[in-house]
Amino acid sequence: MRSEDFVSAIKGMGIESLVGVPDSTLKQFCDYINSDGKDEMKHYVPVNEGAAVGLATGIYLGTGKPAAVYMQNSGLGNIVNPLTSIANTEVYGIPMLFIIGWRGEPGVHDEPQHKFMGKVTDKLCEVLEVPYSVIDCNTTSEELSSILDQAKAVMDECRQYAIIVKKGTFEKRAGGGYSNEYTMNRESAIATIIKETSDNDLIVSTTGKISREVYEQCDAILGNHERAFLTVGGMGHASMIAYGIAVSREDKNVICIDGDGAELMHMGSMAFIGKNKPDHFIHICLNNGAHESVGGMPTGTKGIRFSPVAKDCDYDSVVTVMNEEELKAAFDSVKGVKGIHFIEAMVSMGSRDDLGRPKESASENKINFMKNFN
Ligand SMILES: Cc1ncc(C[n+]2csc(CCOP(=O)(O)OP(=O)(O)O)c2C)c(N)n1
Repeated sequence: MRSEDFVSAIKGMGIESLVGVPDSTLKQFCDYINSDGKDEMKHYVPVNEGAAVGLATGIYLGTGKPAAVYMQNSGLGNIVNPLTSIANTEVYGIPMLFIIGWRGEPGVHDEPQHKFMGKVTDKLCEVLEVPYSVIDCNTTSEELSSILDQAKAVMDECRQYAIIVKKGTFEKRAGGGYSNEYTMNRESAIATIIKETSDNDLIVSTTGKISREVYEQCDAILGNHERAFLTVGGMGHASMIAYGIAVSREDKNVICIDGDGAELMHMGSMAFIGKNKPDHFIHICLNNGAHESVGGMPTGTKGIRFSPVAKDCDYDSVVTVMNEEELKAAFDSVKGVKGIHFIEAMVSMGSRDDLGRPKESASENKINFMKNFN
């Protein structure tokens, strides 16, 4: 299916706004609406999928027209509250069209963090009373138009309808690539940090390629990855996991390696961490202005810098670095120093084509990580 045909079909239903968080299954569609299709509809990228439902609600209140909300199925977890407590017909009854990328579809190989959500995606829609249809690369324009007729009938009753999109549905297309002006490679920034760590340092890394790079660099530099806990799912929660370890084990230095998209997703955690300080906590944000891991779409901000936020959240020290030398110096100056420290590292886009994935299961990663405390 061509992304332009899909967008024009949903425009035909009277939808004028697209709101969502990028996903790799929807990469071609996201690339289209960020490039050639950017004037087709109003387009917003809020910080998380729950916020997207809030925004879609406001758009409906302001225009009387439903918005389309796109997301990876993991984002269903974030929409449950605004969907059930605002949009549901037993509350305000706010129509919207969900476009959900189906990671972890049963029978299709995928990463551990997608397996359970993949298995329950359709069931969750049922429980949430959101009727749905599934589309794939064989869905014809006639079939899509009949799905959208059903969706319109449901939305006319002030309810929500979901289109669940299988992997490979949207045709590949050129264009849409985002770039930034930074020169430090993200994996090389990660290697710089790992080289400076010692036995007492534990790493908690965020969702996406950052964790894959941490895994590979730990193996390459330290010979194992036992000091790293990979937050493979639960995007935006790595800092709270790291914080939980730091307050439980004051004898350890805890280093959280975050991404800007993840940081934005649950940014309130920074305010909490800054006011409830563990002894040894280093929070590093690798800021590329984008959701690089799922295809490089830009975040919805205008180049946010997190250092001033960390400062206002009362972190003990805050610094922004532009290259590996500055990063090494910044890390060395706070390592082992009591307090909470924030390092914002501005990094370029892109990753290695041959970047691997963790070889053991998530629960093995947990067991190995917990051996650090025995
Ligand atoms: C709740 C949720 N929504 C969306 C995703 C899909 N996803 C995985 S990684 C990622 C981008 C992460 O961006 P960032 O933290 O900036 O790191 P980068 O990949 O840019 O280095 C997204 C959107 C997800 N895993 N969970």
